[in-house]
Amino acid sequence: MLDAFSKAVVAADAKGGFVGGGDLDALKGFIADGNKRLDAVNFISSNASCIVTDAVAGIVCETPGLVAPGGGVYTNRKMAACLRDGEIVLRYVCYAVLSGDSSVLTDRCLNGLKETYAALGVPTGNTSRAVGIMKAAAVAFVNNTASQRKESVTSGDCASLAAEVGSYFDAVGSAIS
Ligand SMILES: CCC1=C(C)/C(=C/C2=NC(=C\c3[nH]c(/C=C4\NC(=O)[C@H](C)[C@H]4CC)c(C)c3CCC(=O)O)/C(CCC(=O)O)=C2C)NC1=O
Repeated sequence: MLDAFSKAVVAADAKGGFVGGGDLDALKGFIADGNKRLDAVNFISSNASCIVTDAVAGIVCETPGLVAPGGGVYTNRKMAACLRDGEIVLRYVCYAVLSGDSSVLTDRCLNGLKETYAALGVPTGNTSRAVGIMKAAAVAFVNNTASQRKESVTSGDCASLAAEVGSYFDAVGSAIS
Protein backbone atom coordinates (compact mmCIF):
# COMPACT_ATOMS: atom_id res chain seq x y z
CA MET A 1 0.00 0.00 0.00
CA LEU A 2 1.41 3.35 -1.08
CA ASP A 3 0.59 7.01 -0.54
CA ALA A 4 1.54 10.03 -2.62
CA PHE A 5 4.93 10.23 -0.86
CA SER A 6 5.92 6.57 -0.91
CA LYS A 7 4.77 6.34 -4.51
CA ALA A 8 7.24 9.10 -5.44
CA VAL A 9 10.02 7.25 -3.59
CA VAL A 10 9.23 3.90 -5.23
CA ALA A 11 9.09 5.50 -8.68
CA ALA A 12 12.39 7.33 -8.13
CA ASP A 13 14.08 4.20 -6.77
CA ALA A 14 12.91 2.16 -9.77
CA LYS A 15 14.69 4.67 -12.01
CA GLY A 16 17.67 4.91 -9.65
CA GLY A 17 17.09 8.66 -9.41
CA PHE A 18 16.55 11.34 -6.82
CA VAL A 19 13.10 12.58 -5.87
CA GLY A 20 13.31 16.08 -7.32
CA GLY A 21 11.92 18.64 -9.73
CA GLY A 22 8.48 17.72 -10.96
CA ASP A 23 8.04 14.99 -8.32
CA LEU A 24 8.54 17.53 -5.56
CA ASP A 25 6.20 20.00 -7.25
CA ALA A 26 3.51 17.33 -7.33
CA LEU A 27 4.04 16.63 -3.63
CA LYS A 28 3.93 20.37 -2.85
CA GLY A 29 0.55 20.45 -4.55
CA PHE A 30 -0.56 17.46 -2.50
CA ILE A 31 0.39 19.28 0.72
CA ALA A 32 -1.09 22.61 -0.38
CA ASP A 33 -4.42 20.94 -1.09
CA GLY A 34 -4.29 18.89 2.10
CA ASN A 35 -7.14 20.65 3.87
CA LYS A 36 -9.40 20.26 0.84
CA ARG A 37 -8.56 16.58 0.78
CA LEU A 38 -9.34 16.13 4.48
CA ASP A 39 -12.63 18.01 4.10
CA ALA A 40 -13.53 15.83 1.10
CA VAL A 41 -12.87 12.63 3.05
CA ASN A 42 -14.85 13.98 5.98
CA PHE A 43 -17.84 14.99 3.83
CA ILE A 44 -17.93 11.62 2.06
CA SER A 45 -17.41 9.47 5.15
CA SER A 46 -19.88 11.37 7.32
CA ASN A 47 -22.52 10.82 4.62
CA ALA A 48 -21.49 7.26 3.80
CA SER A 49 -24.70 5.48 4.74
CA CYS A 50 -26.75 8.05 2.81
CA ILE A 51 -24.53 7.62 -0.26
CA VAL A 52 -24.63 3.81 -0.13
CA THR A 53 -28.34 3.35 0.55
CA ASP A 54 -29.25 5.91 -2.11
CA ALA A 55 -27.18 4.05 -4.70
CA VAL A 56 -28.65 0.65 -3.84
CA ALA A 57 -32.19 2.07 -3.75
CA GLY A 58 -31.43 3.60 -7.15
CA ILE A 59 -30.48 0.32 -8.81
CA VAL A 60 -33.53 -1.39 -7.32
CA CYS A 61 -35.82 1.35 -8.71
CA GLU A 62 -34.17 1.06 -12.11
CA THR A 63 -34.14 -2.75 -12.09
CA PRO A 64 -37.04 -4.05 -9.98
CA GLY A 65 -36.08 -7.63 -10.90
CA LEU A 66 -33.19 -7.33 -8.45
CA VAL A 67 -35.62 -7.79 -5.53
CA ALA A 68 -37.77 -10.44 -7.25
CA PRO A 69 -37.11 -14.14 -6.57
CA GLY A 70 -33.75 -15.04 -8.12
CA GLY A 71 -32.69 -11.37 -8.26
CA GLY A 72 -29.29 -10.10 -7.11
CA VAL A 73 -30.59 -8.67 -3.82
CA TYR A 74 -33.58 -10.96 -3.29
CA THR A 75 -33.62 -11.99 0.40
CA ASN A 76 -32.46 -9.86 3.28
CA ARG A 77 -29.16 -11.70 3.37
CA LYS A 78 -28.27 -10.62 -0.16
CA MET A 79 -29.54 -7.08 0.35
CA ALA A 80 -27.37 -6.83 3.46
CA ALA A 81 -24.36 -8.18 1.52
CA CYS A 82 -24.97 -5.65 -1.25
CA LEU A 83 -25.23 -2.69 1.14
CA ARG A 84 -22.11 -3.92 2.92
CA ASP A 85 -20.21 -4.15 -0.40
CA GLY A 86 -21.23 -0.57 -1.20
CA GLU A 87 -19.90 0.54 2.15
CA ILE A 88 -16.66 -1.41 1.65
CA VAL A 89 -16.08 0.20 -1.75
CA LEU A 90 -16.78 3.68 -0.39
CA ARG A 91 -14.45 3.08 2.55
CA TYR A 92 -11.57 2.03 0.28
CA VAL A 93 -12.23 4.98 -2.03
CA CYS A 94 -11.93 7.21 1.05
CA TYR A 95 -8.61 5.57 1.96
CA ALA A 96 -7.38 6.26 -1.59
CA VAL A 97 -8.51 9.90 -1.42
CA LEU A 98 -6.80 10.33 1.93
CA SER A 99 -3.50 8.87 0.73
CA GLY A 100 -3.70 10.39 -2.75
CA ASP A 101 -3.01 6.99 -4.27
CA SER A 102 -5.19 4.15 -5.54
CA SER A 103 -3.02 1.22 -4.49
CA VAL A 104 -4.90 0.51 -1.26
CA LEU A 105 -8.14 0.29 -3.24
CA THR A 106 -6.62 -1.88 -5.95
CA ASP A 107 -4.70 -4.26 -3.71
CA ARG A 108 -7.09 -4.74 -0.81
CA CYS A 109 -10.55 -4.28 -2.28
CA LEU A 110 -10.59 -4.81 -6.04
CA ASN A 111 -8.04 -7.60 -6.34
CA GLY A 112 -10.06 -10.72 -7.24
CA LEU A 113 -13.44 -9.03 -6.79
CA LYS A 114 -14.51 -9.68 -10.38
CA GLU A 115 -13.83 -13.41 -9.91
CA THR A 116 -15.67 -13.44 -6.57
CA TYR A 117 -18.69 -11.80 -8.15
CA ALA A 118 -18.61 -14.19 -11.10
CA ALA A 119 -18.48 -17.19 -8.75
CA LEU A 120 -21.42 -15.92 -6.68
CA GLY A 121 -23.49 -14.65 -9.59
CA VAL A 122 -23.47 -11.05 -8.32
CA PRO A 123 -24.63 -8.94 -11.29
CA THR A 124 -21.68 -6.69 -12.12
CA GLY A 125 -23.64 -4.39 -14.44
CA ASN A 126 -25.96 -3.41 -11.58
CA THR A 127 -23.00 -3.16 -9.22
CA SER A 128 -21.19 -0.81 -11.62
CA ARG A 129 -24.33 1.28 -11.85
CA ALA A 130 -24.51 1.52 -8.03
CA VAL A 131 -20.85 2.55 -7.99
CA GLY A 132 -21.66 5.19 -10.62
CA ILE A 133 -24.42 6.62 -8.44
CA MET A 134 -22.06 6.66 -5.45
CA LYS A 135 -19.54 8.47 -7.62
CA ALA A 136 -22.02 11.20 -8.53
CA ALA A 137 -22.96 11.63 -4.87
CA ALA A 138 -19.36 11.65 -3.62
CA VAL A 139 -18.28 14.17 -6.26
CA ALA A 140 -21.21 16.39 -5.24
CA PHE A 141 -19.99 16.25 -1.64
CA VAL A 142 -16.45 17.14 -2.73
CA ASN A 143 -17.72 20.11 -4.74
CA ASN A 144 -20.18 20.92 -1.95
CA THR A 145 -23.08 20.91 -4.40
CA ALA A 146 -25.15 18.25 -2.58
CA SER A 147 -28.27 20.39 -2.40
CA GLN A 148 -29.79 18.96 0.79
CA ARG A 149 -26.50 18.64 2.64
CA LYS A 150 -24.45 21.80 2.16
CA GLU A 151 -21.42 21.98 4.40
CA SER A 152 -20.25 25.32 5.70
CA VAL A 153 -16.70 25.41 4.43
CA THR A 154 -14.34 27.92 2.79
CA SER A 155 -15.13 27.78 -0.90
CA GLY A 156 -12.37 27.03 -3.37
CA ASP A 157 -11.61 25.20 -6.57
CA CYS A 158 -11.98 21.47 -5.95
CA ALA A 159 -12.22 20.46 -9.61
CA SER A 160 -9.03 18.42 -9.74
CA LEU A 161 -9.75 16.75 -6.41
CA ALA A 162 -13.27 15.92 -7.60
CA ALA A 163 -11.80 14.41 -10.78
CA GLU A 164 -9.37 12.35 -8.71
CA VAL A 165 -12.20 11.09 -6.49
CA GLY A 166 -14.21 10.23 -9.61
CA SER A 167 -11.29 8.29 -11.04
CA TYR A 168 -11.24 5.96 -8.02
CA PHE A 169 -14.90 5.05 -8.60
CA ASP A 170 -14.12 4.55 -12.29
CA ALA A 171 -11.36 2.14 -11.26
CA VAL A 172 -13.93 0.10 -9.32
CA GLY A 173 -16.21 -0.07 -12.36
CA SER A 174 -13.36 -1.16 -14.65
CA ALA A 175 -12.13 -3.77 -12.19
CA ILE A 176 -15.43 -5.64 -12.07
CA SER A 177 -16.60 -5.30 -15.66
C1 LIG B 1 -11.80 -6.78 0.90
C2 LIG B 1 -13.03 -6.09 0.63
C3 LIG B 1 -14.18 -7.01 0.36
C4 LIG B 1 -15.05 -6.97 -0.70
C5 LIG B 1 -15.05 -5.99 -1.81
C6 LIG B 1 -16.00 -8.06 -0.51
C7 LIG B 1 -17.02 -8.40 -1.39
C8 LIG B 1 -17.85 -9.55 -1.35
N1 LIG B 1 -19.18 -9.50 -1.69
C9 LIG B 1 -19.74 -10.72 -1.52
C10 LIG B 1 -21.09 -11.10 -1.72
C11 LIG B 1 -22.18 -10.34 -2.24
N2 LIG B 1 -22.17 -9.12 -2.82
C12 LIG B 1 -23.44 -8.75 -3.21
C13 LIG B 1 -23.70 -7.47 -3.87
C14 LIG B 1 -24.67 -7.10 -4.78
N3 LIG B 1 -25.64 -7.90 -5.30
C15 LIG B 1 -26.41 -7.22 -6.18
O1 LIG B 1 -27.31 -7.71 -6.88
C16 LIG B 1 -26.05 -5.80 -6.21
C17 LIG B 1 -25.96 -5.29 -7.62
C18 LIG B 1 -24.75 -5.76 -5.41
C19 LIG B 1 -24.68 -4.55 -4.42
C20 LIG B 1 -24.43 -3.27 -5.14
C21 LIG B 1 -24.32 -9.81 -2.85
C22 LIG B 1 -25.81 -9.89 -3.03
C23 LIG B 1 -23.52 -10.82 -2.24
C24 LIG B 1 -23.99 -12.16 -1.71
C25 LIG B 1 -24.08 -13.13 -2.86
C26 LIG B 1 -24.51 -14.51 -2.43
O2 LIG B 1 -24.02 -15.01 -1.40
O3 LIG B 1 -25.35 -15.07 -3.11
C27 LIG B 1 -18.71 -11.63 -1.07
C28 LIG B 1 -18.90 -13.09 -0.78
C29 LIG B 1 -18.90 -13.37 0.71
C30 LIG B 1 -20.07 -12.75 1.42
O4 LIG B 1 -21.24 -12.95 0.99
O5 LIG B 1 -19.83 -12.04 2.39
C31 LIG B 1 -17.55 -10.90 -0.98
C32 LIG B 1 -16.18 -11.44 -0.59
N4 LIG B 1 -15.69 -8.68 0.65
C33 LIG B 1 -14.60 -8.09 1.20
O6 LIG B 1 -14.07 -8.42 2.29
